[in-house]
Amino acid sequence: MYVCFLFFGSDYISIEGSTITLEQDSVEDEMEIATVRHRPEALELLEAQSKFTKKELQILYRGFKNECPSGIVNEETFKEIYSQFFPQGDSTTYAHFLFNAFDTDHNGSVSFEDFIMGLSILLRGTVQEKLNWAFNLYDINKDGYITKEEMLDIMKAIYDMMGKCTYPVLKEDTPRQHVETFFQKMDKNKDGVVTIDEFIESCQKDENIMRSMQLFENVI
Ligand SMILES: [Ca+2]
Ligand SMILES: [Ca+2]
Ligand SMILES: [Ca+2]
Repeated sequence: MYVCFLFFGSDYISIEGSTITLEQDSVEDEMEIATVRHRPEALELLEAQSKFTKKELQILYRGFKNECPSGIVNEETFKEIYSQFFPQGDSTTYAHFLFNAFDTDHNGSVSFEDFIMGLSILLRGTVQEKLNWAFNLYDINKDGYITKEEMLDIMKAIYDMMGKCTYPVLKEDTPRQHVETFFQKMDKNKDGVVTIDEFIESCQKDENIMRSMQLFENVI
């Protein structure tokens, strides 16, 4: 999950699976903690809304402020970070889609709150929550339906990002073939759009789809 590292290029924080730790025990340093105790009410609210503890939130907040001193991340920042992780391909489009999925209030920036709520689902959410998040990512225009074109746009963006780097699930099919197969499975009533119910039902029933959801988790 590259998102974990995107904001934490510093060597302070590592996120493995769902465990967040500090590489250095400097969080014990009261002076440092004091600088992180910005807006304590906001952190308390986030503690209640997310699946992170107060201490984890403090660690994450410090990482966030370290990478983004202004406290907000815009789309350009997302694109820059992704281009560092995928220098072999063009990650611009995928970074754009991801940015929109993180920017839940659609105000053009990812705040610490937006970031934490996304991360909480991706790292510690239930399968249902993760699938909801994925649906929202694929539903590019956020109208509540995934069209074949939207799915194709996401797939193409992933292919572009991976560049020439071989990827087991992707190497045999072109994006269009890949999407045809998925879409036919997901669009149960054949009305040309995939609803959230169709999406969740197909993902939970079909191992192949779940596996490729894993694929997309890996590129987040
Ligand atoms: Ca926002
Ligand atoms: Ca849509
Ligand atoms: Ca349908």
